[in-house]
Order: sequence, then structure tokens, then C-alpha cells
Amino acid sequence: MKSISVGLIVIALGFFAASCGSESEAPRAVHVSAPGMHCDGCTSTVEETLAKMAGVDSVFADLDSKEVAVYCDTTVVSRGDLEDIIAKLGFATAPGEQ
Ligand SMILES: [Cu+2]
Repeated sequence: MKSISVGLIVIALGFFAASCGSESEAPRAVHVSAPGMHCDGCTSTVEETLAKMAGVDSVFADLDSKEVAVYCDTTVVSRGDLEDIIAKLGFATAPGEQ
């Protein structure tokens, strides 16, 4: 009986250590270019849409640099996922580009 509870404690500590480890790695800032953003409406659309994605902590879209800084868990959401969403919203290319 005693060995079972010690075993459970070891398992619980293992999970705790694992979750701490992943938290210290994430969130990471991923910068994605979105040249199609031209006003505050565009930046809010990008911010609100990306913020709803799983693994995304916070989003800041900068109109001047046309860059979107996404603070996310890169083990859950990849740069490609973020670029896909921005492309679907129509901001991946500058107006006039294909
Ligand atoms: Cu706009």
C-alpha cells in the first residue's frame, strides 16, 4: 500500500515537472508578415481571429511594419498555421499583388 502511494507521488511530480517544462518554453513570439493590412479594422480582424486559435496566448498586429507578433505555444500552433489564417483573411499579400 505504501509503495503504491509513493509511486503515485512520483507520477504526480513527473507530470508537474513536465508541465512546468513546457510552460517555460512557451509562449514564443512568432512574427508573421501581413502586408495586406491597411487600417485599424484590418489589424483588429487579424488580432481577434488569431487570438481565438488554440495555443495562441496574445496577438499584436502592427500597422506600420505590417507585421503580426503572435505569442503562442509553438508545439500547438505553427508558423504555417498562422500564415494560413492570415492568407485566408486576405492579408498575406499587399493590395494589388497576387
Ligand atoms: Cu483595413
